Amino acid sequence: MIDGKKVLFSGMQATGTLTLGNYLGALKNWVTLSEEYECFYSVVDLHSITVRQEPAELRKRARNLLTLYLAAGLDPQKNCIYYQSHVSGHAELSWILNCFTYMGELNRMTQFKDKAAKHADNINAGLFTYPVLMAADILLYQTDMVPVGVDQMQHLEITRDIAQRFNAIYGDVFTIPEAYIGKAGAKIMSLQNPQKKMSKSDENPNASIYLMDEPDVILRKFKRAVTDSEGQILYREEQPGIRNLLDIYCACTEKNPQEAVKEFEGKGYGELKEAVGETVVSLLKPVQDEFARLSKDKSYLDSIIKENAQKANYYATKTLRKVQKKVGFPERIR
Ligand code: ATP
Ligand code: LTN
Repeated sequence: MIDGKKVLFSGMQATGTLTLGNYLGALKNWVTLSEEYECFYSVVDLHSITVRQEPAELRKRARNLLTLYLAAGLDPQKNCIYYQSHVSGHAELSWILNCFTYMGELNRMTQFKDKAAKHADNINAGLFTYPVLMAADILLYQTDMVPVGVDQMQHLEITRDIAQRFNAIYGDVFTIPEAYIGKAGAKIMSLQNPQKKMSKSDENPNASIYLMDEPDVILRKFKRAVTDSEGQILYREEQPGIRNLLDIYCACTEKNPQEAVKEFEGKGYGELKEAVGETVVSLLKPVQDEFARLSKDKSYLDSIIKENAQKANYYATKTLRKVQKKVGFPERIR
């Protein structure tokens, strides 16, 4: 608890341009939750280097991501929006937690298996211990709630296991966090292969809608979206392409699938694609405009970055000192 409010933590990697999946699965919910909770939203750049990055590119993408958090509607006076690398406590706690995590647990992580297969030439130890750093992010702020997409559930579970293990030895040190999965949009699929999740690192640009895509590009990508030959707009597993379009529509409009199916009753796939495209265009337009405006305001952004890093450091240090004491590190002489 901070000032009587429950704590919320989440983060995103600056590994590419954000997709509609990231927006509907995570960022949009962050904004909704930001009034009720004391929120920490981090650009998790320490995580990004588990995959090789070009330094200038990483720096630029990280700044764009932080700007996007603001453009999406997060108020930096009320929410702590900062770079993970500006708070050294993440790496320090991560080391300690590494010593409370088993190889066997990490070996079971599906994201590690996927990424290791994708980057077979660089299966580094950081990629393997990625979930421990994520646990450190969350536990450092005594987080109650973590809004993420479904793909991160396994990481949330290991975070809870690590925290419970630590608490069982040392007493109530960490708050045990809960995951928050939004009702709609928790798993947006690729427009080119509806069996695969939409991902910012997909090589095929037609598979994903990027948050900065121009309206005509968005409409074109939806027009090309892979569907099926059933010819009926129904929300069911056998029609993953159509179901994905309906999921996107529902996540944007906050309608439920039954309402959406009714709305498109008797209509063709072309009409559905166009309607979903238009809905996405108008949802993203204000975010894109605000991003363009904020990007030009260097001194404002810099002041946000500085102030919020200080705030995050304050809370992170509080937990870190407690943990250091519990495990038996010597007290600091002031
Ligand atoms: P990468 O392709 O680099 O692995 P990603 O697109 O999967 O990236 P992450 O940075 O891993 O994105 O995730 C950021 C947030 O977006 C997480 O909360 C994640 O659960 C959510 N998310 C990612 N992809 C989707 C998706 N297709 N549908 C819903 N939520 C998603
Ligand atoms: N692994 C997450 C990003 C992430 C995160 C976190 C999310 C890093 N640390 C802490 C929630 C809480 C991902 O979305 N790929």
